[in-house]
Amino acid sequence: MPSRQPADKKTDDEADNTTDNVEKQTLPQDKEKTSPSVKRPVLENVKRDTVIIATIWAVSTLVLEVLFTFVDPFPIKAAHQAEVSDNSFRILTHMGLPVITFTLTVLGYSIARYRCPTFPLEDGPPLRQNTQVSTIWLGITSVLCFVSVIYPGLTELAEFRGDPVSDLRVDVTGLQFSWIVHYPDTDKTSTDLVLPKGRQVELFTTSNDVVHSLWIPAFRTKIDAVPGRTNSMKITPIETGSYKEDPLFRVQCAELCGLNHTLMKIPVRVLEPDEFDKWLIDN
Ligand SMILES: [Cu+2]
Repeated sequence: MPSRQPADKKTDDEADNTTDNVEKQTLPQDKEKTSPSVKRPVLENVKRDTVIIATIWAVSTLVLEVLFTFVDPFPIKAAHQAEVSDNSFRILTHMGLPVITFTLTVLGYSIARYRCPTFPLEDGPPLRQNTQVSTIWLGITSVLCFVSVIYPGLTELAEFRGDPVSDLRVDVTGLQFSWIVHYPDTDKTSTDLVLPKGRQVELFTTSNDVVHSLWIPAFRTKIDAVPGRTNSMKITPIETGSYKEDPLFRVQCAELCGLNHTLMKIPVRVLEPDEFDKWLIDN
């Protein structure tokens, strides 16, 4: 790295001639200490950098926020829980976009404009003087975290859990490498998970051997199936469909459970309520 020449040992002419050189090699706080003769250009640089960064940040944030508002990147939402889950993800992304664009803008601009021409032999000086910037940054991100814990955190979690009383009970048992579905109301056993549209179902899961995890991508719901223990979750399907039409309609194991773990899946079918009632009493 080129050695730094203290500006106060040079004449005014020499200082003027080397100002550009000094600006490229030193940080703003170094230059402010170096000489009053370079203070004005440094402050101008800081103002210019701030305006450029603020402009890039505002434009990129606006574009991404608008894009994410009108483009739906999520797959089919076949249950009320999928709507809640996707909505939470959408809110958190809207809140996080300004933070990530600000971080990337400052990082990208700093790399483009102030990168060291040669490999640096030592770390730059720590930036501890500007307590205002760190206080504002800490304040904004703390408020965002606090807000997100309440909304969508607690509010959407309550929505996700559903009503205390369900319309139907279904037991699903995991075993290497499949699932067995049982409907205790009619003592019916099935190798498909068949559910009625518009009714809240409570799914009880357990395992006959090792730990599995019951995941239904079209519903955005997942719960562990653990030997010797029964877990439960509620699902309210809002769209009819089947695995043949969309592979997201499946019960997939989401916990590595052995050699054929990835093959541990069964189809899901969502039927109209009257169709389901007929299917449930058929043998
Ligand atoms: Cu598995």
